[in-house]
Amino acid sequence: MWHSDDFLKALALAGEAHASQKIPGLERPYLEHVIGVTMEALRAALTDESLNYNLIICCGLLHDVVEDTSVSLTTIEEQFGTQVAQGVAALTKNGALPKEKRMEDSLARILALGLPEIRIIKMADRCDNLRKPPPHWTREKILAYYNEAHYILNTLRGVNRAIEDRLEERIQQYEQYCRN
Ligand SMILES: [Mn+2]
Repeated sequence: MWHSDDFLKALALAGEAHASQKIPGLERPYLEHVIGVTMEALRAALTDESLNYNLIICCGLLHDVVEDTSVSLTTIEEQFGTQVAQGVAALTKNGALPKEKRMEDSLARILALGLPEIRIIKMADRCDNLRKPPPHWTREKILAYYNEAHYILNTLRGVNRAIEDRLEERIQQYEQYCRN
C-alpha cells in the first residue's frame, strides 16, 4: 500500500506549483491532468502487487512540475528521496534539445532507468492527454500526436498489460479526431 503522508505532500507541492496553470485548450485546472494521470497509473498498477505504489503516486503527481514550473529536482530529492527525483527527471523533457528529439530522449531515459512504475506513468500521461484536441490544432498536428501515442506505446510496452490495453483503447478513441 502507499503512504497517505507522501500522497498529501506530493499533492500539496503539485497543487501549489501548477496553481496558475490550465490544461491546454481547456479552461480546466492543470491539477486535474496530474491527478488523472496518477489515478490511471495506479489503477493499472493495482493489477501487480510487486509494483511500488508510493513511487507511482509521488512521480505521478510530480511528473510535470520540473518541466512546467520552477520546482527543481533538488527540491524533489530533498522532500521525496532519490528514486522519486530520478523518476521525475526521466519524465522531464530536456528543453535544451531540438523539439523533435525531446520525446525520443525522454523515452530512452525512462527505459534506461529500469523502473516499470515510470514506464506506466508515461503511458498513463498519454492516456490522459489523448483528449479532444484544442480547436486551433491543425489536422497535421493531431495526426502527429496520434502517431506519437503509438510510438510511446510501442517503445514502453512490456511492463503492464492493463495500462497498455488502456492506452490502446484511448488511441482508438482518438482516431475520431484524425478523420476529417
Ligand atoms: Mn503530463
